[in-house]
Amino acid sequence: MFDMKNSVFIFLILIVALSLLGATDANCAPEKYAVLFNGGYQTSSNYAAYLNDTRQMYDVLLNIYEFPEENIFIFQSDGQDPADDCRFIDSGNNPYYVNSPWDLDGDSDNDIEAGAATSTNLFAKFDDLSNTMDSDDIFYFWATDHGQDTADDPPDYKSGLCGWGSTSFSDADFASSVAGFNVDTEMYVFGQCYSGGFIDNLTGENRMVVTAADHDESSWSYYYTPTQEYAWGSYINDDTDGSTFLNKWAKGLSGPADADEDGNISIDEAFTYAEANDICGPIYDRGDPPNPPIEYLEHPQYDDYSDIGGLVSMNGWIGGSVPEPLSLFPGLILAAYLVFGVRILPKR
Ligand SMILES: [Ca+2]
Ligand SMILES: [Ca+2]
Ligand SMILES: [Ca+2]
Ligand SMILES: [Ca+2]
Repeated sequence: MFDMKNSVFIFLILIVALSLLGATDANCAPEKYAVLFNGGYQTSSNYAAYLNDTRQMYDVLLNIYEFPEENIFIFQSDGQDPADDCRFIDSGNNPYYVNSPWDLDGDSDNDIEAGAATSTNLFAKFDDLSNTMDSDDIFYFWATDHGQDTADDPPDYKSGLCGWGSTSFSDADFASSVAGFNVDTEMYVFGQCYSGGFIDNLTGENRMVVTAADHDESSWSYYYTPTQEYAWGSYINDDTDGSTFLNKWAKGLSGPADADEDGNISIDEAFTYAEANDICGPIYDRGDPPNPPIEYLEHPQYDDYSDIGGLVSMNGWIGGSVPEPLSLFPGLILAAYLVFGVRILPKR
């Protein structure tokens, strides 16, 4: 027999339970925030590789790790200035200049909204975020760019990161600008020359710092003639212009870096993959004769002060939702060399 009283009671219990579930979810889920910085320095040296790096990293954050679009802040060269700012190369190896796209994923919604890539804009965003983020959140910073070696005397390892308009800022100023963060875990990834010099300034509790090069050396990117643009949704930048370390960092995070195949890509695994597959790195098998030539050498660095890199992924502490591993197509790398004739250039 239908019991109206019981039905209403059960219905109410269900409503309360569902609303509690919803409330629990909203309060406990760590939020993920990311800042991507593509300084460019100036039009003549703002290589298409940096644009490709940025689009690849954004693609991985947005679509593999599902960072909320509104929590990803991208500083790209001249921001929303319609002037040409990015260096492309034609089939005759001659440079020409284009206006960097503001809509990186082609959904007609601009993704470059954070302003020009200057220290003023960047540090102002860090100020905003220090008030927004809380103690269970994840913060991810990533930079592709030129860098400067301002003074190479230990223990300071003074390095700079270049911004738009022929500007730069120091490792110490960068570290000061993020000192107020009170979050669960922080990850910093730098692709520029002399990027290893940022480690001594940033190292700290629950922070992981990854750099493409040591404090006293160049990092490398490569280009094709003509310029090959990143294909949105591929997560792979092997056969397009790109930075040799960052390219593999983002690719590894999209799936291939999961060495133990547990469905999680720890930051340890991501670094191990990127270092091993960096064609200018110390481990990569360049063949005989070496290709690329051995003088194009960088030593990626990884600082993990609290020794948590094996326990944390881009989703936070391992145990959350995980990306599906993608299959690898190593043949593409060789094909690109044969067809286009890859060229390597220093990022400085
Ligand atoms: Ca522009
Ligand atoms: Ca968009
Ligand atoms: Ca330093
Ligand atoms: Ca794993």
